[in-house]
Amino acid sequence: MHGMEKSVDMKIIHTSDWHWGGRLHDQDRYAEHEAFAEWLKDLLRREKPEALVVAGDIFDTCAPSNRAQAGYYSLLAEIYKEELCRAVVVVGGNHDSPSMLNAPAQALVHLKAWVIGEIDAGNPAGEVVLVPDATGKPGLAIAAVPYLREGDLRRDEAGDAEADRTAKLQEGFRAHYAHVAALAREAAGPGVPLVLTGHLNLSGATLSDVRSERALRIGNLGAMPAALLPRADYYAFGHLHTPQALGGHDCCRYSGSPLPMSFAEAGQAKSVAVVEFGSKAGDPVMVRLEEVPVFQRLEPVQGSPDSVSARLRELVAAQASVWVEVQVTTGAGDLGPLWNSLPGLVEGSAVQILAQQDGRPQARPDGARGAEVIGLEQLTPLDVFRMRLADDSSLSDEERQWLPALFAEVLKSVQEADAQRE
Ligand SMILES: [Mn+2]
Repeated sequence: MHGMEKSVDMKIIHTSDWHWGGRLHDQDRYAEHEAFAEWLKDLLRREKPEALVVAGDIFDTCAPSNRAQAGYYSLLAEIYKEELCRAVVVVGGNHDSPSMLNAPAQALVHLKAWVIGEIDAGNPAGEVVLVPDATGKPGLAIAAVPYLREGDLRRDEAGDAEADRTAKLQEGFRAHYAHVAALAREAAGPGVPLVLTGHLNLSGATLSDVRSERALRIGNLGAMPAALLPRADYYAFGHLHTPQALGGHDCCRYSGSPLPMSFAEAGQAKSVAVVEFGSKAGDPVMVRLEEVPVFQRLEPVQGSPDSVSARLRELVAAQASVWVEVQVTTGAGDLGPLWNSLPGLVEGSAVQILAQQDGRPQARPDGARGAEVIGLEQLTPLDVFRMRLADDSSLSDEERQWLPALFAEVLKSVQEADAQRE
């Protein structure tokens, strides 16, 4: 033992993408989020980390319901009351309203929760959180960078070529992270391990499901190269719902969402990351995944009308408590009789049908193109825009080329507008 070293090394728990208040089709998910909060508190009691880091998308929408907000604030209050860690660090994601997250930030500091809903160009030091060790000295520095909107990274200049635009965005991105990381190191002092947060899409990461991560397909920012990030001991990322290490580096992680955010993620193991640091910056970091229990079983039921009915009967007979999404993918004919039979099939059971879709590829009787009946919820706004362009014969080829990019930009600015800001 060396007298200079701390007796206990620092530990954090990293999670993200709670999407509290989110729904699955029309079904609310409060019971699952509330169960997750209980499970997370148990984990904190067992692990006794110094900090809990939540890397964005706390809420599913800019105006979450009061019940979703009550769940979040109660969790912060309970963590504080029970002294389950020394700091909770929350950064905004693309689904969060920055001003909504920030509104109680001053009050939450008194619960040892630091909330960074968005960057403040005039105060980059506001993104630095120092987590004390057992002696009260800085034991861990956190560069708590939230989701970066395009407007955060560059000022619009008319006539920028696309290549210049991308270069400016990347330079703005690099410079912001470098600045906050330097401030964090400076504030913490030499040798203190550094954690960087981000809610973003980095090149190298894989998408689990284009439907629940649809924002990724919109806009033209593209993935940021991970090489633009400064050196750190651990990177706590959010945005992708599948837990994953970037480029095989265990210390560079997307924690993934604790709940499956769509039926495409049903059956996927969900986890939070438990991260233990060495005595000083640069020491090896130990990462362990704690699997989140399945609070509500989901099952996509697909196939012919007969196989769909058969599977539902099996689930009912097995007394399964399961939410299902029914999709007919093969077979001919009218699905009316099947749809009419479904309520009776599951009546009185714990099988709940959240959605039923005709996903058959064959042509419609009227011979229309695009044949399969795709629900609007399966398309992005950009998909719909492209289909409308394809239908409009008055457009030139050139217009078809550039209109989608322009539309994507407008869409992005609409989606990123913080309506409740005032
Ligand atoms: Mn996100």
